[in-house]
Amino acid sequence: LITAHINLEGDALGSELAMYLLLKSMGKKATIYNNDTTPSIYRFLPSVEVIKNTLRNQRFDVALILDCSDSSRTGKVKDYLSHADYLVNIDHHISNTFFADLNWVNPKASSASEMVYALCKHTEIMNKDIATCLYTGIFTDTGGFTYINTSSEVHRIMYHLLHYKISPKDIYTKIHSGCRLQDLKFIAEVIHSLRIDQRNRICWALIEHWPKKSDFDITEIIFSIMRLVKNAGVFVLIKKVSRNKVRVNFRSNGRVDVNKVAKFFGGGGHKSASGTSLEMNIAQAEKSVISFIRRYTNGRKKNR
Ligand SMILES: [Mn+2]
Repeated sequence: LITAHINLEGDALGSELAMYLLLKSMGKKATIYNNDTTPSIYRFLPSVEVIKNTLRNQRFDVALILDCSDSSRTGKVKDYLSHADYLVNIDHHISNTFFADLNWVNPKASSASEMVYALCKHTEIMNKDIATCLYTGIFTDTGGFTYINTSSEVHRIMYHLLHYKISPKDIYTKIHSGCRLQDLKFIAEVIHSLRIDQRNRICWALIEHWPKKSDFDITEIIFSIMRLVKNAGVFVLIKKVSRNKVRVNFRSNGRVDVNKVAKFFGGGGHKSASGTSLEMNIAQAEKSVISFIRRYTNGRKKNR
């Protein structure tokens, strides 16, 4: 059984499908089972049609949980994990809770896909389909090779994968040309409402109405525009979920550890990308989150 986190994106799907194809090449039977349906922008991925969103009562020898800091991140699949005799956790989140029987957690890896690549290297199994999946996962989790996790190892892997005649242009176009006009107008509204604290290098936005589920990853696009702001180092999106619930996403240019910030608020993730959910209204969330980041960054300055 192969699964990954809710709110599927490139690394979750890329690592799952590469793992599936690797196991098939080794003559193993494998099933991918996800909480969410696959966003249309990722339906170009090889073997994507094998992914299931429902399963009957079935037993598995092993469950491989990819790109999940915690088993609850698998959504409804969590209740199904007891159908497997042995759980393997393969992840790169620094906030991982070591929930499985075997925990392979490497926060230095750019992505779960990079970790699956290591398995392919070890087994000497690679082909165009696996390379396409791994490229997609690493590409998305490194923000197109622009985030702080873009290591020399990432480029070494890309060098190897490009030998398999994959097309970076096609993959980029598939992932980045799915924006609907209404999504773009929504993004424009958010950009229009950006708030900036120049002194503390914080840039954030409050979003009262997040659009109905779009296949396009609006969050990442907004962050990529926020990153253009001169001197900003921490980026925050505070989204209203319901009257007394907000979702907060954090990004950092690397100087501020936003895993620690998210952790303070009961969440987690990576040093440069994290998130949490809060039981409060959007104004309260803004006040407590932004003032915490101000205190946190000022504390860091003093300790330097
Ligand atoms: Mn990942």
